Amino acid sequence: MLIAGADKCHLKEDSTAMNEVLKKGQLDIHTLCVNTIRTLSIDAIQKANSGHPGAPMGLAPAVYVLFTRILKHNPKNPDWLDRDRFILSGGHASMLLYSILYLTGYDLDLEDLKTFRQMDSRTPGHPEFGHTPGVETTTGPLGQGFSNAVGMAMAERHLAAVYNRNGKEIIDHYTYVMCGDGDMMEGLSSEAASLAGHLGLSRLICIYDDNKISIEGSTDVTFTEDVAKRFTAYNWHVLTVRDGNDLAAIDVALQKAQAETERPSLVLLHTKIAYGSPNKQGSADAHGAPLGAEEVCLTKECLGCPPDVEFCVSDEVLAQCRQIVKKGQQAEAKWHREFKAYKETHPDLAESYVNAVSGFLPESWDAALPDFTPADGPLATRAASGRVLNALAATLPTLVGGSADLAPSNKTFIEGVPEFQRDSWAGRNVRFGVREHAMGGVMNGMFLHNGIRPYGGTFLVFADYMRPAIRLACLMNLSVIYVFTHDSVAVGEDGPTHQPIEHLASLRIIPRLTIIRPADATETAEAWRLAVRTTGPVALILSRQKLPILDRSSYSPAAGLKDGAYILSDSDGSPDLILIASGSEVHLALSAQQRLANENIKTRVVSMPSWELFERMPASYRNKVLPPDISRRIAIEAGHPFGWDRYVGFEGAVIGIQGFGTSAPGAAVMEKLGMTVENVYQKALQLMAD
Ligand SMILES: Cc1ncc(C[n+]2csc(CCOP(=O)(O)OP(=O)(O)O)c2C)c(N)n1
Repeated sequence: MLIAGADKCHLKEDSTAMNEVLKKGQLDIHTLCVNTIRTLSIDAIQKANSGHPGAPMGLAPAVYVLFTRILKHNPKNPDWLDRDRFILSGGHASMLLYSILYLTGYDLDLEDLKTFRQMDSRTPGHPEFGHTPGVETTTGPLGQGFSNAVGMAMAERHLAAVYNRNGKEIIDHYTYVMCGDGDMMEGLSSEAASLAGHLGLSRLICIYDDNKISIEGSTDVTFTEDVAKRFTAYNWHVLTVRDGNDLAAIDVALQKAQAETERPSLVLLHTKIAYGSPNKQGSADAHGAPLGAEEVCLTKECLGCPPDVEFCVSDEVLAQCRQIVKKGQQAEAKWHREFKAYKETHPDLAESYVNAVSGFLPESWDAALPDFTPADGPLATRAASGRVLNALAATLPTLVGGSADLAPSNKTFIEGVPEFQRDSWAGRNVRFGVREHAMGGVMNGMFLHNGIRPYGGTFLVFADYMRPAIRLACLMNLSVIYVFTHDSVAVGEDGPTHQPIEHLASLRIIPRLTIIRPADATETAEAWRLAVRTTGPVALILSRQKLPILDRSSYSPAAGLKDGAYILSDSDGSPDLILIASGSEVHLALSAQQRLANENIKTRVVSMPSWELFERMPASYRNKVLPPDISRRIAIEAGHPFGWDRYVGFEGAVIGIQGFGTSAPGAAVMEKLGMTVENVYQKALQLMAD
């Protein structure tokens, strides 16, 4: 009988077919809307012959209720500042999002759905920020969207506390996130949920698609914890909806979640993966593969929809779903009126808010940057960074951040400014806790929310714990600032577990990440100046140990940092040899230069704090700093040498570290691993002799 149903499947496109269904009174309008989300999703996936139909089919009712009854949004202006945010954390269910965005009147049309997953389409495999109107963040790597949502909810609370005045709520919205078992299994969601619960982010509402299926089958084989109890323990308000198709129950649960004022809410929604598919409902088969042409027809029949029509959307369905457009436009217009009144009463605050959300840098924002001189004595670049950050924080109110429990080491605390806590949302010192991965995801969410320039610190060696979030910051080109301190084996006594080796090299291969490893305090000030002005993520790589402050009356100004590499100290006449170094190794190069001068070897020292900035310079500049005809070159960096050969060439040498470090005082470790003036000097003599 099922096969017989499939015989009817001579596919055509006909929007009147759904109208017939309605006229015949076979389905009420809401069910028809929900089923349209389902059929659009399965059709697009079938057409692409690729995608994940199961979750969209199970979650269609929830997303319908959310987008048509709960969410404050204006599909005609997806960037309206006070909109509610919605994140689909399980990005594999992207067709769910594209279907509802189209149906509710965002700037997508049926053609876009028909080109799902195709080259240059606006409906890529997983939702991508900046690519599709209404997509708030890029999701797909499970858990990331959830952590972004926490960051957005934190940003909302912070900006609300800073700018709302006497009932004038210019920032007044919720953050909704949908996630599945996969998100819940990832450690990242635990970190982020723990932080959200601690902070009591009551404007954060998570809908958990509790369908008990992931790729390998039933979650019985791997995921048997009580998620409700887990979230209750995190201080979340947990609600359960036993039937994922019960629109009224979903509506009520979301309203209860909105009414909660102390805790974030988790709506645990019992759904069936691939709901409506007679042969695949409840099965992992429907997770990540098209249903198949026959099953698509059978499913449509089961859902009461015309089985032989593709991408079928009735006018009634569109009219029903697009009622939200007028409501959204009215809500936005009301907000603009309120903002106008707010601007009249609080002109300074209004200006500051507009600057914050537009990323505008106030005049003289960097005027108070400290001017370091050798007289300040040797200073670790992390310490210099702390002073610079504090100076910047005074003129840049958008700088909000902290550290993953290493603030005293990372020097990320802004003095005299309150902490960001549940009773002081206006505070700017965020205590991320020992949650590096969540810190990365939260920073992304904060920046995506708009109005905040987030920074976050940890030891460079633990950048690995947040790498997936760093990658997404790069993919989305988010202007977040990482403060990675303790940047080499010179960390010392904590030993090899805490001594980064491969980290710089591995960060350098992430596209779009700008990495800056300043040589001293003066370069550190320049590094921050550049980071603040940069669009896109920047990682500052800072020393634990003290470093001499270079005397800029003898050496080139630190402003050269902006070019990525610059001639710090040159020889008289054309150099025989170029020493290229970054960070703490620059002063070794300078000392070696002096010793080599005694041997009449003319040496140029190039400070190279940033490969990425240097690569962006024109070839003429690069060739001036590293003239192609000077092949005797040595690069010095207390990390894995991987990649440095591009600057030293086949005839050059790299002084780096290939193995792991060791537990001993920092200076001793540096010496043992060859990070010494003597070694640079000897290598240089060798090179000259070759
Ligand atoms: C970090 C990460 N690991 C693995 C995957 C691959 N993956 C995509 S979906 C999925 C299973 C998700 O299960 P669930 O959230 O229950 O989704 P459903 O089966 O309900 O669609 C996996 C492992 C991923 N996208 N991200």
